[in-house]
Order: sequence, then structure tokens, then C-alpha cells
Amino acid sequence: MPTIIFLFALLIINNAAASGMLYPRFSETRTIIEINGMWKFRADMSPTRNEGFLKKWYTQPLSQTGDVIPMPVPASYNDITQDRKLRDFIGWVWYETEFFVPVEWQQKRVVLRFDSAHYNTMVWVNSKEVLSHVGGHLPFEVQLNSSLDINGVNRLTVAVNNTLTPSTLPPGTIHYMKDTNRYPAGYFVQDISFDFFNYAGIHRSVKLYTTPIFFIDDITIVTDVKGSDGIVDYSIIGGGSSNDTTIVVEVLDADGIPVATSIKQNGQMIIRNVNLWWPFGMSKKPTAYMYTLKVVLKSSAGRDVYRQPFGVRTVKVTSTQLLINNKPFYCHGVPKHEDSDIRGKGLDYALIAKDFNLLKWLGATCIRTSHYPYAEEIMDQCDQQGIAVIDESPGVGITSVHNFGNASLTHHLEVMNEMVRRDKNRPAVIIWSVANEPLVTVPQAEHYFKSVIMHTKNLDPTRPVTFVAAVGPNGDYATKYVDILCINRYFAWYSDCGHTELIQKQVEYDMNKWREHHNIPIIVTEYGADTVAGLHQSPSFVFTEEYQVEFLSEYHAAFDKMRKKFLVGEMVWNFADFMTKEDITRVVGNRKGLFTRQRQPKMSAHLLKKRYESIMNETISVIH
Ligand code: GCB
Repeated sequence: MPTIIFLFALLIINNAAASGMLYPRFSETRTIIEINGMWKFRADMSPTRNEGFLKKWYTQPLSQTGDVIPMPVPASYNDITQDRKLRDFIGWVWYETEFFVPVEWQQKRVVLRFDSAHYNTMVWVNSKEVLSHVGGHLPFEVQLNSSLDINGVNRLTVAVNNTLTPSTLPPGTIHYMKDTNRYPAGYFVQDISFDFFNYAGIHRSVKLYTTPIFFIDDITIVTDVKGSDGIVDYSIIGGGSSNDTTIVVEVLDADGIPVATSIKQNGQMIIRNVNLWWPFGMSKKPTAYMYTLKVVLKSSAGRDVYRQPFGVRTVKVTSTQLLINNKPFYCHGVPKHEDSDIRGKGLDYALIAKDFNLLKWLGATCIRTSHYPYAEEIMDQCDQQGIAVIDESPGVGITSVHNFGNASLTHHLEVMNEMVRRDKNRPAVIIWSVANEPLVTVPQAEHYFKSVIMHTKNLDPTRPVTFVAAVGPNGDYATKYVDILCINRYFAWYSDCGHTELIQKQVEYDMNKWREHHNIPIIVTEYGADTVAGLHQSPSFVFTEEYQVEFLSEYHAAFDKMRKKFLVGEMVWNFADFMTKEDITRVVGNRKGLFTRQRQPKMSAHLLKKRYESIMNETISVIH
């Protein structure tokens, strides 16, 4: 019997070609239409999930293939209906919408872009396959011109498969239950080893945008600071062909005033009396100062204009410090999830605004994009509001030697290409994390993680690279390759549960041991206790708000002893409660949030606010 895994492997045809992946921005030469909204939808519930391909659903309106329901884009499809079967569905789901393009677009390059869809996506326009992409959290796009009907309606059909395999990121396995006394024939489940719900669907916006035929395809900006000068190294890649090109590159300040100009495609520009990009709370001046690189590309084929935001700042790591603009930065913040009721992991502007207001209220200076790259709209807010980011790949749940094969490694390297390509110009991104809590105590991990880390350093030599470790300090095969040590610790939760009196002793012992092995700074990227909002008990008891406060306070006392030495960050797990798979250790999701899933504070949020504000007051006095 063909399995859905087999099908999954067969159908990956032409991946989105590697080119620039600039965020679509309006300009005098570019137009964008978002084709979000209510699309038609149906899940392929056939036993092998293959009916849609056998019957070529993409060759006709989806409603003619069977019953369709309305489905919002962007959103996860899982929590939209009352149907448990759809919530827990594994396999191909089909989406469809229609669009028109203005006649004048005939003269333009028309691009169809998915900001992300989870996990494996195939796309047809007017029955013709135009694009496929593997991976859930990064954008992909294709030039559409030859597939478009400029004089009529265009039908867009999209198939998305959430099946995870040993070589996807995150990995997973399909597990067939063979005992026919206990399971119906062909019964399968998806096994995963990560702790969040595998939400699926078209998670971010779908856009049509235009560029001229000869266009700005990619921009890379690297900054440095010398005295009061900002050094801007840039390079621009053009797409299409032309032999009579001219280029004008300008740096505009936050008021739109040009402060440096060049007519070279690659080069260096100097900003005198530069305004630096500082994380929130580090500077008394307005933080997070953003410049714009305005690029005008001209040829006989026309003109293209693109404005790329960037900030001027440096990041360095010494044996004991994380330096931003050569000043010590203490990362006090939270790892998050892109998670909310109803929409799952679908892009939600209201939620983004609320979360940044809560981060500011809390006095947080940084987030980690646990455990996958977040929407570009979230990253924009980090840039603009000065929230530093540990930008994490979807390398979570790599817990078996079966995840170290060539296919896994090749895909992981490709994901790092896509992630660095997307986020390389963001000042907020200060560290790349290639994975969360992978298996690193087996020899196979060494080649794998050395390769992924070195590859990422080659892609971007300007930022520290790490992975987040769950292992103890007594020897593993991979932490020797990281620039900064990120560790997750759950003393008095997953070990010695309830014994908060042991936390300080265990944290100190653990960190001092790590320091014996690695002469690099440490960030505690997770520590936390599940807490059901509204549950109280005194003296404290696990799962109560009192326990969470007591538990976190003990960690804080330990951190304070190491803060001025080699500890350069602390991040409570988690910003807010989030959904997980059904499990006896989870009460409708993971409850380690400072905030509920509806973004109301638990007692612990007030504790953290007090702490973060007082740390910020210390730090802010350093820089004026
Ligand atoms: C971890 C994981 C995170 C989990 C958390 C927990 O170490 O990195 O994904 O949600 O522990 O609560 O168990």
C-alpha cells in the first residue's frame, strides 16, 4: 500500500529557485496585491491522501471535485472548524482562490509569493504547476507571467501537506499501527518530538507583486562602527539582463534625508555622526534607529526602485560578554511561539501589536524565535522597536540518529540559506540559532552540527552562531562549535520536581561546570514551570501561580551571582501559554507562560516586570 510518506517524497518537483527574497515593498516601480481572504478548502480524506493527485483536482474548480468549505488565508486550518478530524488531520489539504491582474501588468514581471505555508506546498495557476516548496516557515515565490490569463480570471490552487518525515525540519515519523485487533487497517499517527502543536496551512500572506523586467533582486548590508562614523558595506544583485545599467544607492536617515550616496553596485558608504541601532533599554537616546538604503536601478528596459530598511550596529562575543556596539548587552527576555487561539500560527496583526506592547510592558529586551523563523511582520517590529532576536531555525525535535542522514543535513543547510537570506539585513537579529535541544551525545552529531554551524558562519560571518542545548556540561559532540552557549534548564520541574530549595545550588553548579569546558558566555534560553492561571495554593504547590513565582525567584537569585561574570542573558520559558499535542503532561497546551494564551498576566508576569525594569535601569546608565 502506498504510504503518505512515499507520496510526499514523489511529489516534490521543482523547488523555488534560489534567488533574492526581498520582502515585497511598494515603490514607484512596484505594486503589491495581497490575495488573502476567504478561500475554498477541502482536505483529502482518502485513505492514502492521494485522491487529489489521482483525480487532478488542480485541473478544475475545487468545488467540482467535492464539498468545499470557506477557509481563511492566512491561518492554520486546524482550529477553524468543529471537526476534530480536520484539527488532527495529516496529509494533503487543498485551497483555491481566484484573482485578476490589471492589464498594465503585462509589461511587468509578476511574482506570486507565499510568505509561508506549512509544510510541503505545491501551487498551480490555471491548472499548470508553477511552484513547490519544502519547509514551513520561510517565504517562496515564482515569476508567473507565462501562466497568467491577463484578460480573465486566474484560478490559484494550492496543496499543502503537513506530514513530517525524518528529514524535514522539524522531523517526525508516520507510525503505522499494525495490530488489527486494536486499530483499523491502515491506521497511522504522526510521531513528533517537539512540544508544540503542528499547526498547518497557509500561515502567512499570499501576494502578487510586480517589478520591472530588469529588477533589484537582492541587497546585502553589513555595518560597522568607527568612532562616530557608521560604515555601510553593501552589495546589490540585479535580476533579468541588461548591458546598459546605472545604479544610484543612497542612505536615507529616519527623516528620509540622504546622508550618503554611491553609484556602485557593491561598495562602502560612510554615515557621519551615525545614529546607532540599540536594543530597547540600552540607550537613553531613541533606540532602534533605522536607516533606509534606497536603490535605483536604471537601464534601457526601465527603472526599479527598492527601499531596504537597516540599522547600524555591531555584535561581538568575548569570553565573558555579548557586546552590542562594543557595550555589554544583557539579554533579558522571553522565547515565544507564533501561537494564538483560533488562528493557530496564522499571521495576525492585532496579536503582533499586543505582544509587542506586552514585551515593552515587561521590560524585555530580546526574544528567541523558538522554534522556527517568525513572520517578517514580527521581525519588522523587532527592528523598529529594538527587540533583539535570537533567530532560530525550525531545527527542533532532532532527537534520533535517523535525523542525521544526508537528506536531513542537505535540507538543514538549505533552510539556513533561506533563513539567512531572508533576515540578514535585520539589525535586531543578533544571534543565529540553528537548532533547539538536538541530540548531541552521539558521535553522528559532530559532523552534522559542525557542518550546519560552519555553513551558517560562512553565510554570515558577522553574527554569532549557536544552537540551544539541553544536555548537561559533561561532554557532548557539538557545543564546542558554538560562539555563545545557550542552555535550557528545568531544575525543580523535570528533575527534583517541587524542590525549589535546590534550584540555586544546581544552577550554580551547572553553569560553573559549563564554564570549565567552554570559555564563552552563557545565556539561559529557557527555565520555567507549568502554571494554570488562577490556580493558587499556599504554601506553594506545582502548577500554582505561587509555585511559578517562587520557582522563578530562585533562578533569579542564582542568575544574579553570575550576571556580572559570564551570564549574558536569561529568558523565561515562555512568553505565553501555547498549544501542544494531546498529552498527559499538558493541560490543553503548555502552561509555562507568563501570560495566558489570551495574553492576560499571571502573578509571574509582575515579578518579571519588576526584575527586567530594574536590570534595565542598571544597563541604561552605561550608555547615554
Ligand atoms: C524545552 C523545549 C520547549 C518545551 C519546554 C517545556 O526544553 O525547548 O520546546 O516546550 O522545554 O516546557 O518542556
